This record gives sequence, structure tokens and C-alpha cells, in this order.
Amino acid sequence: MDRRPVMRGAGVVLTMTALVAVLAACAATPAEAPTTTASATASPSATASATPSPAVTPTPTAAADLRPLVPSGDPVPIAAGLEAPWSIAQLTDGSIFVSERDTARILEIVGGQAVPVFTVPDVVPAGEGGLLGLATLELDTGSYLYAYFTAGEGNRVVRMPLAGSPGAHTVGAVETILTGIPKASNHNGGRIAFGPDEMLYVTTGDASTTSNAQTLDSLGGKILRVTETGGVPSDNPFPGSPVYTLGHRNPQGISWASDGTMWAAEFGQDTWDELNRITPGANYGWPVVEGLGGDPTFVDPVVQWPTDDASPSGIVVVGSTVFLAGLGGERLWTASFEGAAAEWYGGGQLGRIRDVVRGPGASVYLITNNTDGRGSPRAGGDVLYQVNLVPAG
Ligand SMILES: [Ca+2]
Repeated sequence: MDRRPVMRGAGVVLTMTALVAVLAACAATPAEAPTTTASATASPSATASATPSPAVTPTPTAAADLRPLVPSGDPVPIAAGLEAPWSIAQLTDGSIFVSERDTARILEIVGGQAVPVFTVPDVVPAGEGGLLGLATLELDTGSYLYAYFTAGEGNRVVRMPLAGSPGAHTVGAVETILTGIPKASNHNGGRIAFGPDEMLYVTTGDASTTSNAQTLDSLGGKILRVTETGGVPSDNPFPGSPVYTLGHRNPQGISWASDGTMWAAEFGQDTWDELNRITPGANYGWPVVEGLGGDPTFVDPVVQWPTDDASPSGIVVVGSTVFLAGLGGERLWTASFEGAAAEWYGGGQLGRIRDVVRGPGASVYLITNNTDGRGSPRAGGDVLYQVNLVPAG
């Protein structure tokens, strides 16, 4: 099939040459110094399952592109008035879409306004469930918006043809591509993204039944990997199964480094949130282990945080820096691949942060989440911000 490059994560295709040029033009000193934290770190332990790796083609990257990045200055508001926004998705032309969990609306950000594009049918919002993750796929034959949402019988993934032009997009008939993901009031997972292998990755929660996470027959507590139409790829680690990794409690953040390495974040129970390096077929321990366990059966996180400090939802890798949206922690985190972490915009500056994605140039977009029922709503509702990045140091 002829296709244009698949959107990845934030979806903004930015050449490394361009990134270097932007970085070189930026001030070298961030306007706000990070608070360095004593996050526990560990090297990942051996993968439990000796399974073949799907073919992910690494992208050669110049060493200069992997300098650590940090936020610079205050976040710049792009659009306000969002109601429990959950996910940001983009097209290569710069169009930005945001999902709203409880209204089930998909909004397009146009000239600083959030314009309703579509209300997804069959969404049954309850607790942490509702309209959750969005992703885009751009093919020569047309573009699609993908969505993960909570329906009556469980969580599902759908896709919708996307037509129109920037600022005036329209959505066609909804096609369900994946069902059977257990739902509950809490722990619905919900992040979706296309990987560098052009497969769709789906994070699912344990749906408050912890044993789901260790049961291959359940799609709960997993990271799933399916084709763009919901089929099971022939090179998945468990033949015939969409399960890519298991032993997750409530993962809501996935992103890939330029070398193809996949990263994922998940919410801990009461003790440790996690940032994990993802390898196919591996078991990340929940509910046997939360955080660093030292049990060779499971893969330990690269970073763990007390749940009050992080509660990470969306994540994005830019260069060699992982950015994590902190809900309960009410701050943005940065982490290196080696596990060094730092926090930004704490002290209630932004409140809860739900998602972070790649933005234009050297920047990321993030959305706040103070209207999701667990925060303190602020005048003007939740906000889409842009955060500029500069090299650390
Ligand atoms: Ca774990």
C-alpha cells in the first residue's frame, strides 16, 4: 500500500536538521530552573519472555540531536475553555485535535478557538472512562482519526475518515476496529498511537480487576499492538494475540525515541508510578510488583515516582528527553533514558496535566485537566499550552 509517513506520537514530522537549527537559535539557559529530584532509578532487568522483536526500523540519529532538552519560560496558552480534555492529535499540516472525555467531543483548535468537529456516538462516560485517546493516520488514500473510548460493554477503538481542510475538518462514518477491552469506573488506560513500525499501539488498564494484567486472555492491563484495521500482526510476541506487553496497571502514556525504542508510563496504586522501557512480550509486574521489584521475572521501571508527585498520563519523547504529563503531581516531568528526572511548573502553576505531545519546532503541547472531577476547575476551563524547549545546561 502506498502511504505517506505515519504520524507518530505527537505526529509533527520535524527533521533533525531543523531541530538542531531551532535549538541552536535558542538561548542556552532555561528561564526556569528545574527542581532536581531524587527519583529512584534502575537499569531495566532482563525481559521475562524470549520473544522475537517486531521489525522496527531504527532511524539513524546524529549525536547532537540527543542533547537533553528542558522547558524554557512559561507555557504559552493556545486555546482555553476545554472540558476534561484527554488527548491531543495532529496532522502533518499542523491541524490540532483534542478529545473531551465526558462530552465525547472532538475539537479542532482553530485560531485559538476550540471548534467542535464531531461528537463520537456510543461513548458512555463514567468515572475515568469516556472519550479518551486520539491518533491520526495519513495515507495517500485518505486520512483517519482513531479514538479509544468507553462504550456500554467495554472499551473499544474506532476509526473515522477525516475530510475537509485545516480549520474545517469533517468526520465520516465510525468503524469499530477493536473491542473486548474491559472497562471499569477506574483504570481504563486509553492512550493510542502509531509506532514507527506503522502499527497501532493501545494502552489498557486493569479495569480494577488486578488479575487481568497477568492474564493473556484478557485485553486489560496491557499494551496492545494491532494493524490499522485492528488485525493481529503476524510478528506479535504472543501468536494470534494483540497483546504486546503485560503486567500493567493503568498505562496512559506511550512514545518512541528516534532509534525505535518504545517508552510507556503508568499509574501506580499507592506507592510508585512508573516510566518503563517497553520490549515486546515483556511482563511489567503488576499486580505482583509495583515499582522496582528486583524480580527477574518482571521488567523494572527506569524511573519510579511517589504517586503524589507524578501520576503520569501522556508522554512524549523528544530527542533524548521523555516528557511526562503529571496529573496528581500537577507538574510536567522530564526524564532521561538513563532515569534522571526533573520537574517543571509545579506549585499549582498549571494544575493537573493530562497529555503532552510534540509541538512545532522545538516545543511540546500540553493540556491541563482541572475540570476532570479530581482537580479544582479554574476560570476559563482547561487550556492547551505550548512549551518551548531549549538544550539543558
Ligand atoms: Ca511495573
